[in-house]
Parts: sequence; C-alpha cells; structure tokens
Amino acid sequence: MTRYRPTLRQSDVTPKALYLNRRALIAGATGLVGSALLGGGAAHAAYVDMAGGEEPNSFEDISSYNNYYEFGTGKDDPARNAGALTTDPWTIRVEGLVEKPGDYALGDLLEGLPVEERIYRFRCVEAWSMVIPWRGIELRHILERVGVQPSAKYVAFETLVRPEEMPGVRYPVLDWPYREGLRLDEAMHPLTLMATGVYDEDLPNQNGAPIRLVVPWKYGFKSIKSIVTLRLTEEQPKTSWNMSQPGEYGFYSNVNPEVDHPRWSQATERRIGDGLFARRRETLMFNGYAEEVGGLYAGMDLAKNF
Ligand SMILES: Nc1nc2c(c(=O)[nH]1)N[C@H]1C(S)=C(S)[C@@H](COP(=O)(O)O)O[C@H]1N2
Ligand SMILES: [Mo]
Repeated sequence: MTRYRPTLRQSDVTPKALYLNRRALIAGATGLVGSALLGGGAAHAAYVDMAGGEEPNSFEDISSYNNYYEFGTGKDDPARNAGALTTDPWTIRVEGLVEKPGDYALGDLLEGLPVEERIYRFRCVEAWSMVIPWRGIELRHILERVGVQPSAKYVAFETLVRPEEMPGVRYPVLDWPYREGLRLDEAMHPLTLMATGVYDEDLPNQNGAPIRLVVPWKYGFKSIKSIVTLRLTEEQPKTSWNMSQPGEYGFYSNVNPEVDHPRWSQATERRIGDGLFARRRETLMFNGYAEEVGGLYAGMDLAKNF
C-alpha cells in the first residue's frame, strides 16, 4: 500500500537528526544526558504541544513498555512479539449507519486528509503515564469522508484477530476481537486522533500499526490498536474491558482523579521514564484536557458514568 505520509515530510520541517541523535544518546548513554542536551522545544518544533510543555517520553519508552494483549499480557511482550504482524496491505471495513460503507484500503481512506503532529499526555488506567508525540488524522475527517447517517449515535471499533501472527489471542484473557467505542460527539472532537506514527516514524507494531485510536482525555485502554472495523451504531457498543469487568471499567473511562478504580486510587500517576524514587504526579481531570472536552459531559454524573 502507499505508506501513509504527510505531504510535508517530517524531514522537511523537523530536525530529524535531533530525533535520531536523541534516541542514539539515550540508547548509548543515560536518559539524562539525552534529554538534557536535546529535550524541550527545539527537537519538537513541528509538533503542536498539547501536553503543557512536559518532556515527551523517549521513542524507546513509547515502543518498549506497552499494553497489547493480542501479543501477550506482559509490558514487554508486544515489543517482543508484534514484529511478525503483517500491516501492509491493510483494509478497514466501514459499516453500519454510514453513507459509504465498504472495505477501504487504508491509503484510500486517509488519502489527502490533513496530517496532525501533536504531543499528548497519555494516562493508563493502571496509573502510569507517558507524553507521546503522535502523527495522525483527526477521526472526524475520516467519518466525514464516509458520511455519518443522522441516526448514528456511537462509533464502534474492532482490532484485527489473526491467531497465526498474534500469539495472545489463543488465550481467552479478553473476548476477541478487542473492541472499543465512543459516543459520536467524542469521536468527532478535534482532539480525537487516528494515529499512524510516533515521533517521525510510522507506528511501531507494538503501538498499534498501521492505525490506532488516541483519545487523550480517556484512560489508555480506549485507544484501541490495529483497527480493522469502524461501525456507526445507534446503540452504545460493547467494549472489551467493560465486558470483562463491568464494575471496574465503564463505557466512558474518562481520566478522573476523583473517581478511584475499585482496587486502586486514580489520584496520582507514575510517569514512565521517571526514576524509581521520583515523586508520583497528580492526575489531572480529563487528563488535563478539561477545558477542551469538559463540555461534552455537562450535566452527567461522572461517578456513575465512569
Ligand atoms: N487491540 C488492543 N488495543 C489496545 C490494548 C490491547 O490490549 N489491545 N491495550 C490498551 C491499553 S490498556 C493501553 S494502556 C494502550 C497502550 O498503548 P501503548 O502501548 O501504545 O502505550 O493501548 C490500548 N489499546
Ligand atoms: Mo491501559
């Protein structure tokens, strides 16, 4: 397939050497040396910083500490096992309440849509976090392209299930395929990305290549990877974690320091890459995006609709 690339190449606008340098330094020496020399604004000039100036995690952190149960439940399983996944060609089935349903080659579905480069906070429900520079397309542009019918109220997403290449799906840890869903207004929000890259690389397989959802104000599990189905529905779709443990994982799953998980607090988080003895960080309402997305939930009881 056509590798999905911005018209303006990263190398034209970003000092790519800095990225490579930074990564080499971090790999070769200590993280401290790398980030002290090359962290901060200059190296991320092409990205819109939507993480309040916080230092992005290294490419190594982002691509080596993952959750992707199709490749195993350990944090290092995806990096070890996902390399074998074939991500080209890639087809996305668009179905349900849409004007133009069909099986779309990924390149055709994305062709010509504006490419965004944004640094977002990412907060996992297990109370760790990262700051990640994503490349992607706003989901709303994809939905506009396929045409949403007026009766549609939700978007359902499904991940590929390919047992030959995904050792984890042989085990019933979740009811495969991995499923997620958004209310239509959440899906249409400009912060909601379909990511195709991190830093100036195509998405590593362990991060959900060739395309995954990113919803920065929700817990990480909403950001479903390696998407093969988009379905517009009238009913609220089933989601994997809610099906598996409904008392622990709701449909909304908005980051909320005031609503604890039944088994642990959500008030603070551990930033991946901080030293073992570093202070935990305060978790922010809607992961710091309250100003942008708070209005979507006006009048809702967020302790009930967790
Ligand atoms: N298909 C699929 N998508 C998934 C998961 C998964 O197990 N399978 N894990 C989720 C969870 S719990 C998190 S925290 C994020 C992790 O994304 P990252 O590995 O890119 O940081 O992916 C989410 N998307
Ligand atoms: Mo997660």
